[in-house]
Amino acid sequence: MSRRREEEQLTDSGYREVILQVGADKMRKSNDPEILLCDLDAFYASVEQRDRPEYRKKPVVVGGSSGRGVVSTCSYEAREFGVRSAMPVERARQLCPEAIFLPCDRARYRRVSEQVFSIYGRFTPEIEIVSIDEAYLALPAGEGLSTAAEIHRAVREELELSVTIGVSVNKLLSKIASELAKPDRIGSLWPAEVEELLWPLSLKYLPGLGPASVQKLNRVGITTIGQLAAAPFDLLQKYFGKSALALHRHARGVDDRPLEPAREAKSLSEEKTFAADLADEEVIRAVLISQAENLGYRLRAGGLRARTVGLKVRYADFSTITRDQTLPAPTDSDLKIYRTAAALFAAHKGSPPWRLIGLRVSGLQSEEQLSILNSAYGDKREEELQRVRDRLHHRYGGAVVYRARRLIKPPEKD
Ligand code: TTP
Ligand code: MG
Repeated sequence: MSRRREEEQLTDSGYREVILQVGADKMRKSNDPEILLCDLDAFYASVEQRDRPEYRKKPVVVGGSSGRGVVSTCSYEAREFGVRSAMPVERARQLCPEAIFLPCDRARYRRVSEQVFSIYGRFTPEIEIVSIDEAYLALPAGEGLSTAAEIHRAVREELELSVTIGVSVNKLLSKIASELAKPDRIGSLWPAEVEELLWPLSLKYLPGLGPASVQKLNRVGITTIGQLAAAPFDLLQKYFGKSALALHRHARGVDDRPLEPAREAKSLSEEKTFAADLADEEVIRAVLISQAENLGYRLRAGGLRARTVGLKVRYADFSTITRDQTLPAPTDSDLKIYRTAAALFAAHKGSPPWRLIGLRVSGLQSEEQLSILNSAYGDKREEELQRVRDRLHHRYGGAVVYRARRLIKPPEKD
């Protein structure tokens, strides 16, 4: 059965009560906490389709409210025509003229995002918000898959949205598991499966490895993650300097980056490596807006304000600069972060094209106000968590749980 057909079945028949192939994984003997990466599917487009039933099952493209019009995201129906995030809206119109084009209503998406994160907050207090639609959750050993099933069902039933959840023992493997499982599924990828499932994948599945690095490695015959894991360390050091060690470990599925709830973070950052070197300043500005919005959101979610905004630019010759600007007063405002970033970019843009753009906020200070997550727990937090824990002892129906193994052909990724 194709992935697409399964997705339609899910939508047509409401919630399915199936857990597939989780038995063998349960044999793992480890007390390591398990990490979930929860990423909503086609988030902005899904909110539009949910709220306007006439848009459902149709190609929907959201974007164009800022700058000259770049696609923020699009429904999976539009993706079949080749439409992608960060593509000029004009190009999306050429690829899919029949699509429904909608402006981006970020305030609305943000409210929905807060509702989603407050559902997550019922299951664990250990949450790192990565962006408006993505968060890592830590769960006690053995509870990852059953909690993922619960969350998947709660988001579907309470908010009519679909979320993909990757489950493993570290951030890297959970992220890859979710990439492989998308959309609307739960996927796991355990350390014991790295050799069989991770190593045959092409390098583009390794988070953090930009297209230019992939090309560099391809030129010396390294095309799969397994080949990277087996590559001589000297070679990697020559190419990647200080990052070589982390890269080598990631290729082996090893990742000890801790979960960083915003309240404990020293800084928050966003980074985008461009698939092709980018020479269009309007697109850069659109990326900066989206990064500033994500950072503003993450600050507010953690009840934080930032004193400093930093910009990172990588130029065509791979040279990279970072420049910081201290603000007159700490902020959690998207607009202030964006304006500071845009001014830094104007001062340090050099000449096009650009390979990477990143934003970081630091000098974080706690606010008095309650964060999104804290307000989700309220006084009932302990009671609620206990109630959920008790229920976790039962076998859950609910989500469609796949091991990455079942997805024989990984989805195209670009
Ligand atoms: P993503 O999670 O990257 O994308 P998505 O949720 O639309 O689709 P997927 O099913 O692949 O997860 O981003 C979350 C939201 O952030 C997305 O709905 C719109 C916004 N966004 C932008 O505004 N610009 C961008 O370039 C990207 C990548 C996302
Ligand atoms: Mg998403």
